[in-house]
Amino acid sequence: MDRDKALEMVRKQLPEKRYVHTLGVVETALRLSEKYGGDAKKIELAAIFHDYAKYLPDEEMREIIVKENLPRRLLRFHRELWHAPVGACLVKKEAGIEDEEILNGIRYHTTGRANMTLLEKIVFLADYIEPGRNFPGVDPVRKRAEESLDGAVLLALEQTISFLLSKHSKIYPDTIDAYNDLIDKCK
Ligand code: DGI
Ligand code: FE
Ligand code: FE
Ligand code: FE
Repeated sequence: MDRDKALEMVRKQLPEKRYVHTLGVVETALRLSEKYGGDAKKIELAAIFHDYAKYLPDEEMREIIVKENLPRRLLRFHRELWHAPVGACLVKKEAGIEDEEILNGIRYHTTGRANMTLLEKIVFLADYIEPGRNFPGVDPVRKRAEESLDGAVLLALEQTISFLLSKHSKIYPDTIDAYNDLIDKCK
């Protein structure tokens, strides 16, 4: 799958604003890859497709989670989490991407997980700090990303967890696992 074909597929799935976000994630992921390494072609494809399923109706996502044997536990957590694993599943089927490294970049871009690969960290972080993001706390993560990839992913996780706690929301276990793993690695 080449870049232009991938972008064309994604453009059809997303409203303009989300497509612009995607372009920001692609640009940021490639910049992070220049600094931290990784397979730029794979990183680019994962970034392009990361939000592929973002605008699927909840009912369709729910059906895919059940039919495709994605973790059932997702259904007991916030619907915001669903588009990542559902996206990985659809990208495999609809774009014919079989590469598990790319698919895992899509699958774990929202929650993170323990032992994230370089590609997964780059996509996760690029999604958080792309130029269109302007929520409180994004600038310190951008700064941290200039010095340490693990440090920046950890700070993003800490802020997301704090945000979820402040709303009395549940926290998906993979997010906690990602946090605990990077706490050890950043010591
Ligand atoms: O799809 P995007 O908007 O580009 O970003 P995303 O896929 O990273 O979605 C992040 C949202 O998911 C964020 O607003 C917080 C929400 N969320 C809900 N429950 C959890 C969660 N995020 C994480 N990491 N873990 C959760 O348990
Ligand atoms: Fe997303
Ligand atoms: Fe994210
Ligand atoms: Fe995104």
